[in-house]
Amino acid sequence: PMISASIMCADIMNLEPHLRDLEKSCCDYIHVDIMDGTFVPNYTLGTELIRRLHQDTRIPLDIHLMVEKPEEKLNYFELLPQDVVSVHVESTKNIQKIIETIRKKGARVCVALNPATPLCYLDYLYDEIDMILIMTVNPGFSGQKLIPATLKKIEDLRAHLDAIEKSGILIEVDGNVSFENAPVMARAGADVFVAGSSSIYWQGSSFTDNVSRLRNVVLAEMKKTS
Ligand code: S6P
Ligand code: MG
Repeated sequence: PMISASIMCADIMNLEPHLRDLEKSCCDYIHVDIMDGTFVPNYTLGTELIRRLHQDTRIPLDIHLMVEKPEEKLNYFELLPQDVVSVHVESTKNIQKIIETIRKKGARVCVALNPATPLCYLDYLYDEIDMILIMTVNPGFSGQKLIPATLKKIEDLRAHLDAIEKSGILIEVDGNVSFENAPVMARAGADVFVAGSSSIYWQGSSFTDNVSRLRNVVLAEMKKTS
C-alpha cells in the first residue's frame, strides 16, 4: 500500500523535523491540500509551502487542488516530475484541457471526484490519467466521518478499471482513512491512502508507530484477499 501523509494535519510550527519523520517512516507521498475558500469553504496550504517542501525533501508531493478554475491557477505551482496533481472534475469546465497542461508541465495526473460525483465523468479520460482520487468525505476539512456509499464507489471503480484493462491506474482515497476504515478501503480496491488525523496524526501514539500500524492493518487485509 502507498501512504500519502496529509501535511495539513501536521504541526505547521514544526514541519522541518516532521519531514525527517516522514522520510524515516518511508511515506510514499506528502499530500498537500490546497483550498481557495470558494471551491471549498476553508483555506489551508499554498504555493510557497510546495516550493519549500521541494527544497527540503525528496518525497514526492501529492498536490490536491480544491480550487475554482484550476486552469488559471496552475502556473503558480512549482511541479517536479515525481509529483502528482489532483484536479476535481467539479472545479473546471474542461477537465481534459487541464490534464493536458499538467502533463506538459511534466507531472503525473490524478482526477478527483467528490463523494456524490458519478464515475462516468471519467469515461473518456482513462487513457490520459495516472491516478483517480475518490473523496470519501466532502472536501474542506480534516476530522470528518467516512461517507459509506463511497466504499461501493471504490469497488465499482476497481471492477471497471479491471474490465477495461486499465488496472495500472491507481485508486487513491482521501477522508477518514482510519485504522478501521483503511482495510475496508483496501478490500474495495484502494492503492493509495491519504492519512491524516484519523490515522498517522492520531495523538494517542507516536507518528512512526502510527505509520507502521496503518501499513500493517492494510497489508494484513491484502494478504487475506490475495
Ligand atoms: C479534506 C482534505 C483531506 C484531509 C484528510 C484528513 O478536504 O482533502 O486531505 O486533509 O482527509 O484526514 P482525516 O483523517 O482527518 O480525515
Ligand atoms: Mg486532500
